[in-house]
Amino acid sequence: MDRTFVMVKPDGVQRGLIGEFISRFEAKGLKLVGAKLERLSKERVIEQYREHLEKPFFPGLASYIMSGPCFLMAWEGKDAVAVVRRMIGATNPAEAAPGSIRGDFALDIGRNVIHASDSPESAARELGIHFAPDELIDYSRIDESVLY
Ligand code: RTP
Ligand code: MG
Repeated sequence: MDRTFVMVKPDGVQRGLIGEFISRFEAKGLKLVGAKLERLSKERVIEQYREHLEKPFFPGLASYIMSGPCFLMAWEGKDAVAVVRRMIGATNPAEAAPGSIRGDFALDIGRNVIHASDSPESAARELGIHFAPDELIDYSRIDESVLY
């Protein structure tokens, strides 16, 4: 089973959207295996977004992510990484499909409400940055044994 790292960004937290986003992933059939509300340090933002360190938008991105607490989650399920990326939609919310989280709840690329890992390798790396192993919990969902 894939695990992926998902983070409600400060604008999503401040707009009271944590529950809405969790509901969508739960309804899809994904399993929440870790969660916490946290202010990210500069060091953690640099680690999370190290691929963008030299980009012109990095300073603005870093101050955005540090502008308030983030809600950090680990979600598990079949193809969880790709499924969650599709559910959050395109990076630029103006182009994100209606029905996706960014398509439904955001308009500006600099305030796109949510992050999700873009590959299984990124997911493993990002989960390692933000969660200790004992913060990720093993259990079964009631619908988990229904496999096709
Ligand atoms: P994320 O990592 O946050 O899930 O977003 P993503 O994969 O869809 O997009 P990515 O290319 O990794 O960009 C990371 C975040 O940086 C901000 N950004 N701003 N002003 C700009 O041109 C620009 N480009 C990217 C966005 O907040 C984006 O989510
Ligand atoms: Mg990214």
